[in-house]
Order: sequence, then structure tokens, then C-alpha cells
Amino acid sequence: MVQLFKYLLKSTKSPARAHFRPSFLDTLRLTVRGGHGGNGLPKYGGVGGQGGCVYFVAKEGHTLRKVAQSLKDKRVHATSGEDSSKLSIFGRRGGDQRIEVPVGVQVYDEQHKLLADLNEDEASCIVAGGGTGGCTGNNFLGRPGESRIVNLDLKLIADVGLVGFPNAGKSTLLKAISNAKPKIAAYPFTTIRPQIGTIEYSDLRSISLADLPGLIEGAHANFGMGHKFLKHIERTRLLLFIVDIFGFQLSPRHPHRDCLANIYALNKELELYDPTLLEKPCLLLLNKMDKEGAQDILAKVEPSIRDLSVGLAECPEEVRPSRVLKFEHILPISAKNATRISQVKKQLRKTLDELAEEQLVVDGQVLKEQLQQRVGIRGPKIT
Ligand SMILES: Nc1nc2c(ncn2[C@@H]2O[C@H](COP(=O)(O)OP(=O)(O)OP(=O)(O)O)[C@@H](O)[C@H]2O)c(=O)[nH]1
Ligand SMILES: [Mg+2]
Repeated sequence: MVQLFKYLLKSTKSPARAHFRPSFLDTLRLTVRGGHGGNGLPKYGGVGGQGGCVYFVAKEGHTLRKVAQSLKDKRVHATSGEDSSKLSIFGRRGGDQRIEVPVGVQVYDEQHKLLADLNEDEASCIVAGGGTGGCTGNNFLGRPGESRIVNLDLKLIADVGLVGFPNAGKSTLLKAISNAKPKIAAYPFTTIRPQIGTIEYSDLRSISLADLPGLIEGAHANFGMGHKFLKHIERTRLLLFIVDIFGFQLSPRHPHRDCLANIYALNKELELYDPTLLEKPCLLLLNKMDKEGAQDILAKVEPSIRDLSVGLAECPEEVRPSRVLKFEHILPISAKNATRISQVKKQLRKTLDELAEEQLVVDGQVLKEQLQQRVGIRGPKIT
């Protein structure tokens, strides 16, 4: 009877949803504690072993979910140092705890002070030091290790970040231009977690492109989880704005914004979130040019888009930025039909290469100045 009941219960269970995947984890809170220092032996002047420390190491391809799964109750404790004894005057050091974290993790303490920015493979930082072993200086009593709560905040690192309102065609573009296979659908908020695709070039150069969930007006104030998505833009070198040439309306309760107003609105969101984002080089894609009537709209709005300060006065006040973006390049495309995608690819590479060259010049100049300072007046002038 029980067996039959169990069987009936099982058969009424809804089948697992094929699209269900564990959600993307980009923050994690951990309690870390360094090992206690071992006690010394006063009789023989023995020194206790130092407690082990807890340290993080950035690893390419690692995820915060794996970190969370590998740690029981999100606590990490390093082992204590051994006490000094008659047979071992110097107590053995406690074992360290090495925790691998994804590249791009920033470590904050409870007061939101940045402890480390692990933005390179193999970058590491000690988050909880071990206590010193007992010796004459501390009355032969080992000290407790450091203990604190740390917050790990993952910000994706990609060369290019896709910025746009929902339904603009960001994922369609990512699919057309890179090796990624994002979900695409005719409703807003199809993309709910960031995804990175790689654009490959024939000379084996590759560029990473991050598709981010669509922003909404008020994202800077964390509407629609805006901060969760905007933070990923911070680490990209180039912003790729994409707007629907026919404009966008979030819902019947929201006003319909034409494509120019959309550009201003995106501009304003970024400005209010972090004004330094406006200094990043940016390109603009006007998408869905395959649809009827798109060319007419383009002809009408093109002069205002080329110089955003021109139409600023007519822009609705709630989406009017105080400083306008300056696009390096504007390209009308059709992501769906892959029209002018090769031009987008070329332009992305060109802009990134120019940026790298500029950086090289700046780095070279800084190095020259540092050398000049070191050599001082005694050395020859470096030109
Ligand atoms: N006609 C036409 N439709 C397009 C084009 N690009 C995208 N679409 C359609 O627009 C809809 C939204 O596309 P997505 O790529 O999912 O848009 P998204 O910006 O990623 O949307 P979110 O993930 O919700 O932010 C889909 O139905 C696409 O087929 C285009 O160039 N032309
Ligand atoms: Mg999408």
C-alpha cells in the first residue's frame, strides 16, 4: 500500500524543466579565520608554530557557484600551529587554506573596504592571517588568527560590453558575431544572467564580448536589479551600445521611447551610475534595419545621433543626460539577418587595437618618466 502511495506521488511530480539551470552567482559572503598560533614551551624557550592563513587565488574558468558548493556552511578555517614540545622545540606551522575563486573577483570586508582585486589568473591575496606562535614576546601563548567576514563580488572581465534596453537584439548580435549560443526571444528580459562570447578572427586574435541582461530606466538606482548588471560594464574596455531603430516600450504603462530617446536614456543611466563610464570608448549599433520603414527613421534621426548635443533640448527631461556620449562609430545593422556583422567585427577590433596602442604610449611615457627620476640629474637625458 505504502509502495503504491509512493509510486502515485512520484508520478504526479512535474517533470524537470529543461531550461532550468542554477542561477548565476556573482556575490558570495564567507567567514574566514586564520589558524591559532601554537603555544611555546617556557622551560626550553620553545616557540609555538604560526597558525595557517586563508588565501584566495584567482583561477580562469572557476565560478563562485563552485566555491559555494565546495565550502560547507561558507566558513573557511586554516589549521592551528603546533605547540612547542620537548621533542619539537619549534612547533610546526599550521596548514594554509587555499581557496580558488574566479578571475574578476573583488574582495571586500564588512565595512565595504576593498581588500583585493583579483583580476588576473593566479593573482592571490591573504584574507585571514594566522596567529603568531607563543614565544618570549607573548608569554609563550599563541595568538588567535585573524577572523573576518569577506564579501566576494564578481565583475566579469570582457573586452567589450553590450549595453541596451531589453529586446534590442543584444543576444541576437552575440549569436551572430561570436561562438556563444544565447537564448533569444521576442519578449523583454530573455537574458537574465551575463554571458560571454568570443569573437574569433582569421589571424587567431580573439575578443571577448559580454551580453548583459537588458537595462531599464532607473537601473542606476537599482531598478530591475540594475546594479547587478551595470557593475559588469565597469571592467570592459569598450562599450557597444545597441538600440532598436523602432524604439522600445517596456510595458503599456511605460511611455514608448523612440531610438534617439533610448540612446539618451542609456546615456543617462550610465552617467548616474558612474560618470567615468562615459569616458570609455563606445560604438553604437542601430539594430533591426531589415524591418520596413527602418531606413526612413534612420534618415530622420541620423544627424541628431551623430551629435547627441544637437537634439538634447527636445529630449524628454526624465531621460536627459547632463553629459552626452560621443560614439566613435555608428553602424546600422540587422543582427537577425547578420547584415554588416563583419563590419561590426572589424570596427571592434580596430577600436580595441587603437586603444591598446594608446595605452602602450601612456605606459611608455610613465616608464620613461620613472627612469628619468631614478637616473636623476647624473644620468643622460632619455628622449
Ligand atoms: N527583424 C529583426 N528582429 C530582430 C533583430 N535582432 C533581434 N531581433 C528580434 O528581437 C527579439 C529580441 O531579441 P534578443 O536578441 O533576445 O534581444 P535582447 O536584447 O537580448 O533582449 P533581452 O535579453 O531581453 O535583454 C527577438 O525576437 C529577435 O528575433 C533584427 O535585426 N531584425
Ligand atoms: Mg538577451
